Amino acid sequence: MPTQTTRSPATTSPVAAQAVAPQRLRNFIAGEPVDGVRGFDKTNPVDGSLLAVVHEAGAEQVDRAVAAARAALEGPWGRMSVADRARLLRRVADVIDRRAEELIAAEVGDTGKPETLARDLDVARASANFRAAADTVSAAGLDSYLTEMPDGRRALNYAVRKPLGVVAVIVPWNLPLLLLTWKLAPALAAGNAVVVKPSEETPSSATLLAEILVEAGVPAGVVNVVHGFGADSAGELLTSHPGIDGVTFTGESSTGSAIMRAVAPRVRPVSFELGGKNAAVVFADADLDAAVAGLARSSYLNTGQVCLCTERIYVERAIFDDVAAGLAEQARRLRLGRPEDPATTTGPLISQAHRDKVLAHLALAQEEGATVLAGGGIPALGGELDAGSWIEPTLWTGLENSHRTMREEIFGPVTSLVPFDTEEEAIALANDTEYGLAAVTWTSDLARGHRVAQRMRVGMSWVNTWYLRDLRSPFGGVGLSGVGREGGRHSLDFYTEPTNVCVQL
Ligand code: NAD
Ligand code: 6OD
Repeated sequence: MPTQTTRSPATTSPVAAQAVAPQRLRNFIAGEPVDGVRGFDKTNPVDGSLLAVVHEAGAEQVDRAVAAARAALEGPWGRMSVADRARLLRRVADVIDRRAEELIAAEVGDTGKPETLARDLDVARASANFRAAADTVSAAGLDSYLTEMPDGRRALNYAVRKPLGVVAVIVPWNLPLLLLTWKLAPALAAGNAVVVKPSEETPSSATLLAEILVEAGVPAGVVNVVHGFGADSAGELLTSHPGIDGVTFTGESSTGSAIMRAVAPRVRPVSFELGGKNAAVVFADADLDAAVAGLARSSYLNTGQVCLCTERIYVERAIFDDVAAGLAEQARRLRLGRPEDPATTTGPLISQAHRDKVLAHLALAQEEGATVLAGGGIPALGGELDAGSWIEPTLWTGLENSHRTMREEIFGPVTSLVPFDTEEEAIALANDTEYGLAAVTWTSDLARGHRVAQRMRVGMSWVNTWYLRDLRSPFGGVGLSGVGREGGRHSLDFYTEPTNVCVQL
């Protein structure tokens, strides 16, 4: 099936003429909307209808965006006190809350996710991210040491935190506003200026956020948005630009590699949140109802399009059949439908191209001998929804860690159940992956919970819950899942360069 994201001249696109505001999405540079070099269509994954024609930035627009960010650093923004920056970030949070309905509409339009999810997760987290960054930067102290040398000399050392400079912020399509603000808020708290490249699949909320930042009083040029694709487009133009001082990126591991290569000649710092093939381990002593409900959430939230989603579930043999029956039932009960229907639990995949990828994995799983317990194909929803990128929440058994289905990230509402017999075996199975983002342990034995959680080779290890977050905690992965940590002071560490001052006393 051909992808519905196509490129066409910005001014002559046949669909542009039909577009009504705000369907023409332009770049945002130095406080102004700016045309791109050509347009591309953004379609609604719910029903395939056209949502927007987006202006793709070329080299000239990316140059202008980087120059605008640099100029902003040299202006009043570069001299603003921490207290004033924190006040400004809180104002941004207030404007986000006031304009929440517009942001929800933008996010729902681009992704097709249920309105309830956009409201409770994506947009709620956008303002929370700004408030958390304001709190963190307000509380951050200086690293300081009083040094006493053996020969009697004494010195005061203190490290002044300076912004990294112009930061490229590149984000994916699954939680577009949540992940953008998760990076943007601490970057601004630390005094940086940024150029944002949202995903080509989700250009709307970033464009609206740029307007909100201006309304809140963020000076022109501090936040610039360029639209486009990755390779041979705005993404690559930005990451290979000599004017950027660092890149923060969330997306696929292979894209992380490409970005690392792009910045390597100029040795710029990177912060990467990448893919996962996350495991859950369910012990026979777990609260079965809580575990099954938790597994359904961790496997199918946001149509399985959360980097933390569980794609491998290892279950102690004694309760395997009960977990299988319970989770299959939960998968079948999910309600696929229009985002504005409050009964809808599950939206479509982001695009036809992504559905093709997930369908290829469904076919591969069949070849590898999987037994389908729930789902396994395209649902018949009827009417205009049949033109959307829908997929059934799917549950398999019969696969082993050696199968490709168990090793490659699928990033859809699909998960596999595998039995185990001992704690050691469960840990070994869970850790048998090149990725290392998140894991969940389900048990009612507290000591076992701590023991197993600590041995998971991941950045985030949950016990009897999933995706419960304190925004100050370190967030990130090991192995193919990323480089560095975000959250609270971990984000500040990336977005600042310390200069140590040593004064002999
Ligand atoms: P992607 O890597 O295809 O794209 C992410 C962003 O990078 C987009 O804006 C894209 O245009 C841009 N990009 C692509 N190629 C580029 C290049 N060569 N140079 C510069 N920019 C480039 O990822 P996606 O499909 O948008 O998102 C899904 C992936 O993101 C999954 O692998 C998922 O696990 C991962 N993800 C990880 C986390 C995390 O916190 N670890 C969070 C969300 C998503
Ligand atoms: O909740 C967060 O802060 C976060 N970074 C979530 C990432 C989800 C990945 O899809």
